[in-house]
Amino acid sequence: MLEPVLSAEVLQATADGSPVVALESTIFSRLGLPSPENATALDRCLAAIRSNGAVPAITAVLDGEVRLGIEPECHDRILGAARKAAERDLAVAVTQRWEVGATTVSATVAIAAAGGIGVFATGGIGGVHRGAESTFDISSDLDALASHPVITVCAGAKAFLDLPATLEYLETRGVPVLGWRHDWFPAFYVRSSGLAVPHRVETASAVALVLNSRSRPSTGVLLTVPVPLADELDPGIVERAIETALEECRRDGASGPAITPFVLGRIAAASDGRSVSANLALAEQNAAVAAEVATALTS
Ligand code: PSU
Ligand code: MN
Repeated sequence: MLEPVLSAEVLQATADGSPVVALESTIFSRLGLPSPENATALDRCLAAIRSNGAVPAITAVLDGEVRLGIEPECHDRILGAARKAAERDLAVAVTQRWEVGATTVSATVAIAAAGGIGVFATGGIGGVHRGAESTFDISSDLDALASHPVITVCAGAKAFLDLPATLEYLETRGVPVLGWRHDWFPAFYVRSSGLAVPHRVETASAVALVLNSRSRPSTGVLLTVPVPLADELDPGIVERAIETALEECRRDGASGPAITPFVLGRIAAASDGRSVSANLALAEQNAAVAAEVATALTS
């Protein structure tokens, strides 16, 4: 069974029933953001959670252990991680004693649930890739959202995915998708994908109530928060960068887990780095909203 090792602070917080927000580590590793912005992103997310009254719990694999809560002296190991650990990799990472594994959304909801934590903040989730009808590339994030009772706070799915298919898949798997004071499913760098979000919510306590009213013990909730208005990118620039990058992936044979880091790098280049500042702003905002939700869950 998955038995995460809790940091002293997270252990104390869970014992006291204090609010805790889990964070994944892929977004802060070199697979998610360039250096040194990845360190800035981590600092801003940690500060946003603390200033909203919750304790942050970063997940990762370190020295063959699945960790929930990482001490500051180990943050550099997260920032330098170059190997991704999805939920299915966790058992292997422990068995093979991986030195460092950066957890994805799927791994993090599994670890959070195992540690009794009900809220998790990230940037964008994985989902159904464009062309999945022939590649079968559907992120295990979606299965994990349906399999663990955790509220995942995100700015929608990664922009280069097939967003209508991602929403359909979440519907099939019974995951409630909520819009935070917003009517549209966000497209990560852009506030609206043009697809309506199934349900709008106005308060953290309404979000907590949805989790507590679920019909299946295992299902999670997806709370989507649009990128702040001031940081939103031009949808035309994003879409052109995505199309060029996906074409390059096909030509160079990049596939599977390699696609995400590759396309994110190309979007950053095409937007003169504005995609990176948008990513930081949305991740920080998600962390702040997640802390509010964590507080509502524990009160
Ligand atoms: N979205 C981003 N940056 C990322 C990811 C998502 O903007 O780095 C990461 C998350 O950790 C997510 C993972 O869980 O990519 C999904 O990868 P895949 O498509 O290989 O399942
Ligand atoms: Mn995949």
